[in-house]
Amino acid sequence: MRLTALALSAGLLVASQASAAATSATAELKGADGKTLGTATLTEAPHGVLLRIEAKGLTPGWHGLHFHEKGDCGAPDFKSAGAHVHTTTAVVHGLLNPDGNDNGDLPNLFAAADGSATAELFSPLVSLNGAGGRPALLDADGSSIVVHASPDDYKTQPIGGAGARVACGVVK
Ligand SMILES: [Cu+2]
Repeated sequence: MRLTALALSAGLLVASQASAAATSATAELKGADGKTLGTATLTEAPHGVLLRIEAKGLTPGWHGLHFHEKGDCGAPDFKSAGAHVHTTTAVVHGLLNPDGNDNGDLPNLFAAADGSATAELFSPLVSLNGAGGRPALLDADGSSIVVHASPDDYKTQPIGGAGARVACGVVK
């Protein structure tokens, strides 16, 4: 009887520790005027993070999209979100750059003529909690998702010519 009780409590301990590390997160995307533009949902995957974006009120067309290194979306310019999430300096930006090492890189987001954008993206360059040695979006100073005014050309330093930050959401 005693052994069973011990085994049971050990099992509970393991279960509670496993649930402590988040396997999903969300970010509420807000525009420069503080209005909510949509939501990003992040799901930890075995080799990266899946990202679902549902947004409205964007300028139609392509927009650069990145993970930025601080969980701080101070409006109106969102500069408080810092640079891109990275592990190594100097950071070389660009998914099409042969020397790229920028963990914040993501494919562009397309907003339709009505300003809405719905997309699912996958990043093999980050994690929620540090799995695989990839930088943790939920680290001590957090991280954020930033939508830029223009598309990322995936090559130009430091942000692919993506221009101003037009929306930001803290990953929680
Ligand atoms: Cu950016």
